[in-house]
Amino acid sequence: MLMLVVRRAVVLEGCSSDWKGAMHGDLTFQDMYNNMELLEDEDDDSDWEPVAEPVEMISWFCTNCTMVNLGDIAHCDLCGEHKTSGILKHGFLASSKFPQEDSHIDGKIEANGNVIGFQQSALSSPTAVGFDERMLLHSEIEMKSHPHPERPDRLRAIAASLATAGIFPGRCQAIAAREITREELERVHSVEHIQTVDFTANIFSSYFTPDTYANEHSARAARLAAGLCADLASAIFSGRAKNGFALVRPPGHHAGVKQAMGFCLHNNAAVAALAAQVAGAKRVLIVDWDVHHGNGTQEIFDDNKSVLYVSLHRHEDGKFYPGTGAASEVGSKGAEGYCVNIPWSCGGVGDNDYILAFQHVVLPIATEFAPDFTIISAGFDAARGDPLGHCDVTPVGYAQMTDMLSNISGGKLLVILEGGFVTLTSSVFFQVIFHENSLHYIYCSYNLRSISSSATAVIKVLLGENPSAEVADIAPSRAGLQTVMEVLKIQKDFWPGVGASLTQLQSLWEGFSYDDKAAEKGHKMRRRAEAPVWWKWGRKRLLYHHFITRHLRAKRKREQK
Ligand code: X5A
Ligand code: ZN
Repeated sequence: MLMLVVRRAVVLEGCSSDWKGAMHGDLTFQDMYNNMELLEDEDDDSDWEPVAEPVEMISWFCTNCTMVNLGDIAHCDLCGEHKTSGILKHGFLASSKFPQEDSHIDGKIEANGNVIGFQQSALSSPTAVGFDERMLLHSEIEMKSHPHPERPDRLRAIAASLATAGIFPGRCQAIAAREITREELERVHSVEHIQTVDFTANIFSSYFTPDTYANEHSARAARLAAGLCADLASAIFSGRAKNGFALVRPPGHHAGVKQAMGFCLHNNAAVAALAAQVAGAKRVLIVDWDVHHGNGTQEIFDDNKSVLYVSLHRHEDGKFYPGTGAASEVGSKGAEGYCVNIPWSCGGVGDNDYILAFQHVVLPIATEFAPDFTIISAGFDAARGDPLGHCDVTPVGYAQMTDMLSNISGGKLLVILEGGFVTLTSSVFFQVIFHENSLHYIYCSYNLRSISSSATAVIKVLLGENPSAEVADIAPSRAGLQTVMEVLKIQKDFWPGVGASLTQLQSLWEGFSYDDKAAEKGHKMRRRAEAPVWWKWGRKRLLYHHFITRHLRAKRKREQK
């Protein structure tokens, strides 16, 4: 029997670079206890409050996300996975190729990702999903102090979450995977770039940049990712599928004409845009909501009027990776206005800022452009809880943005996964358990919830479900509103239609109700991230210790009576 003292899992905040040695603890427990007053600060710890009375409970680990759950509930509190889930034994999550026993998943997935068994019913589904197990083989060989954020678990987590929800396999059609051809790649990348990527297949471990790795399987993974995106684009454009989601890695939007960078090898969105055009599309809209600017996609289409690139990203006057994407970058050589950058000036921006930008910039310009095909470069690193992005977009926000784009270009919409990571700092969490008079910190290795719940919310909209909340009377942050107005001032020269939006926002400027909590939170999160991690942990541990010893004392007293 276990006694659970603290209800919530602890999410460790901070930059991954601060991580090294963090848990070795420069302070002893006794040191921290002796200095309790010094360690307490104004941080809001209300959500860490232990339950008033310790409860006797049996806990269980979730097979999907590793969260510790309390005995009574059947589904994981975090990810919804069933307590007795056999999910890891099935399909692409299995170590062996095929499901052995019966399961709630009716189909089988071959090693190459082809789906057999439920194809009949799945083929009638309007939403197509592109996935292949071989993309999981792309991984960093070198063991660092923390796992690379762009790691195979990302796809596993999303796939597990979709399978659990009965969405895929189940309600979507799987499209067969194929590697992109050299000819198709050459429409986007230089021959030299393609050869460089291909060459990594001969090398056990290699690097394009210090953070962009390859192993022997990476070139194939990148070709499969691009191939899946190309085929999804032509299937959707030609009406064989209504819309689609490319569950692919490595990501693509930082990959330019001749360079791999930012974890990206081939530019999947660019390949898809050109595939849609080969299938007959005249004008393609790419909306990039990854928290980073898609410098590669911008470069590839910079002088191209048939592809409108719109990106929302953290910019901070070029201080945020990769540094490009200022509002003044609008396209070149006659294609001015066909690149629209919405550069946030700080972290902490959330649903309301994104929706404001969609209502006043993305949708009016997209409507004027009148695309016949739409691609979302969908990174989920602006999600609440993402340790690289430090922004605040929720799954509901992602669902709403998807919904707002779902009627442009007659519903022909392809969503392509870009970033959205779980670094060790966010993915390590501890569960504190009080058992037989002693404290147990249970170390949970990862928790991939933010990327998978966001992706699941997006696919549900593709399947025709309504995003849960209404978009009305939104209160953006002051910084968000400022950015949107700055963009409108620049883009109104190219898109006369947005002039009205600018006048409207300017007149609202005075009476606007801001949500400055968002911006403050962004700063706070950054401040915290800069503090040594052990400091925070020291305090948390101390807090637990404090409550537990108090509880023990009370218990002893009761027993003595
Ligand atoms: C695809 C993506 C981020 C690269 C960050 C490099 N890449 N520090 O989100
Ligand atoms: Zn990103």
